[in-house]
Amino acid sequence: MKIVVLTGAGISAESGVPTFRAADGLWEGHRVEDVATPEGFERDPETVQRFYDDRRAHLSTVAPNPAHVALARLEAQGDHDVLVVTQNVDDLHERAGSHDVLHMHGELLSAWCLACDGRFRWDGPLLDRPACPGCGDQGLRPDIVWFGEYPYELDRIDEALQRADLFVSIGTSGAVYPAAGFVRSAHAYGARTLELNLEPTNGTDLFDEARHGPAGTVVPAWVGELVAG
Ligand code: BJW
Repeated sequence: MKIVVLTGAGISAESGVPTFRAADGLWEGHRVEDVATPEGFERDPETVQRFYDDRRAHLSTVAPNPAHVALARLEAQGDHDVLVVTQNVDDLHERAGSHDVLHMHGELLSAWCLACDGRFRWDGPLLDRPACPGCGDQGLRPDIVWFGEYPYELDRIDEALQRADLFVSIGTSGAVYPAAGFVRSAHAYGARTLELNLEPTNGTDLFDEARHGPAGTVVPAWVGELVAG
């Protein structure tokens, strides 16, 4: 079976990575337009670099949870063709062992040079304006897709949705487009659709089936069913 899995912040919540729209979420203390738009970065690059530097540093203190591990197990088992499309900018899917992962909103561990357009693996801070490894310019920014910017890999994602037998959405509120529209596309292309989330979302009714509970419990249970056949 061809399976496309869309993941959001909820899959990393039990690893200790805050979600975005919870009461204690990541935006708390920050206006979205200040830290997640190109205009905000132009206005106050230090605040934005500090916001992402802190989150990049926090990555080394967290680890994949049973939900990430279960998805890696599903891929490794080999009976199904599994593509993970993640909105998350952490690297927990890769650290759990998933190989086929698309980061549609970019990655904390990548820096993008505005001078030469190069992208480089980056695990340190950017606030101190380090030189670009490619051209030496000091114009590196987080390689993150902000509001108003075009997400990565949309063509590849759409091709995968066209071929998918099953589309599974895990731990995302469905508040941000175009990812929030994937369930409609998958349905129109003929895939079965499943939502796995802590609680019902505004989009729950769009799915053929929904199961609610913590990702660390519901994802391994669902993978267990598939692996058992
Ligand atoms: C658990 C759990 C547990 C908790 N277990 N579950 C159409 C209509 C209106 C507006 C637009 C539109 N199309 C485009 C727009 C504009 C805009 C947009 O969507 N705005 C909305 C606010 C309406 N979109 C864009 O600008 C995008 N670009 C774009 O559209 O380009 C043009 C284009 C047009 C047409 C086609 C193609 C392209 C870019 C969006 C970039 C989003 N970037 C961010 C920030 C990245 C930087 C950063 O990380 O700091 O990405 S926003 C933020 O939200 C982040 C996330 O990836 C994204 C999604 O959030 P997510 O993952 O769903 O998190 P939460 O917190 O919302 O939800 C967590 C869920 O988990 C909840 O449901 C919990 O219940 C659950 N949960 N614990 C299981 N233990």
